[in-house]
Amino acid sequence: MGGYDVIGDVHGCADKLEGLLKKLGYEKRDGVYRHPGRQAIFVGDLIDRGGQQIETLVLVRAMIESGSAQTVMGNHEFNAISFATPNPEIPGEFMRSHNDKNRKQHKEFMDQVQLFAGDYAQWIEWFKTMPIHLDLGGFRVVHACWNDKQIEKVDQWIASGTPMPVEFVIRANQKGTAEHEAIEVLLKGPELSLTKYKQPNFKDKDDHVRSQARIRWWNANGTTLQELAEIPPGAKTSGGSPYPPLPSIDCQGEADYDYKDPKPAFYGHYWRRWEPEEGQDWTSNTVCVDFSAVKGGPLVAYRWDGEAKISGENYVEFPETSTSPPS
Ligand SMILES: [Mn+2]
Repeated sequence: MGGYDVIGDVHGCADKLEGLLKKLGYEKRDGVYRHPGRQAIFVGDLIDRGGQQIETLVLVRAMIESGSAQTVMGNHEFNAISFATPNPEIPGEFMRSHNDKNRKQHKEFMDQVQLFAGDYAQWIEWFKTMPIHLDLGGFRVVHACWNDKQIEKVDQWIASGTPMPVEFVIRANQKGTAEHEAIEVLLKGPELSLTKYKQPNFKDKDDHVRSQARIRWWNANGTTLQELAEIPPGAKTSGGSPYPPLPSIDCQGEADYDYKDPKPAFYGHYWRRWEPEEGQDWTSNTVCVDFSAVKGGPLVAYRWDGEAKISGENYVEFPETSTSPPS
């Protein structure tokens, strides 16, 4: 394989995906997008939120089955699996509750892939075949956070090339288990407690009040709360006022997740905006490729040609936006 194009969270935006693939030089032959010398790598979160769930799944699955793409699992695919997995202890319940919040997050998928009808089970089984992580020699891919310790554990529970076992799905949905911790870190990203540092809660983009902030695991030099904790831009306190800047107090204890390996790690998940001043979308060894395609942003790929150090110039966006790529 000559090179790889690592593509961000699609979330059912099939038109943007086709546009991006064409821009990257992929052509549809016998119904499948292919490139003579390259392979597309998806970072997961193919589903939920967008209007073209089935189109996206059919397109990506055909690419994977013909060898022109690979994907890792996103938290949305994991959630879909959990939503479809009956709770063995409570008849009629599922490992991910069918409550209003979870139904709302999963609505587009449920509307377009009718719950428990037709192809539903087949898509869920396909999601289970997505690996949690990929190591392609010169770089590695995971949905939210690369962490050797958690990956070693997952490799003991899910044998390479086999689908996620139902026992794993059950345990990973039970708080306090090692399986739950691994999925939280690898597919959702590590978090720290704001309460522990006496900082206020904030409201996220869905108006849920949160006492946990995401850890900037890619900021390997960070040592303070301000450097390591991520509060979304424009976040409000639970009282509705603008969230105050975090203090520069030491929180080195949270630095366990720092990514120090020189091998580039690619990830999505973090809803970046295509604005350089937001910064920290890439370092010399980490690359975020999620630029909120389903919320009006471009779908983004990083075109990797064997370089040991990451360069912002290798980002490709579709559609073209007025702001320039991060540099
Ligand atoms: Mn995600």
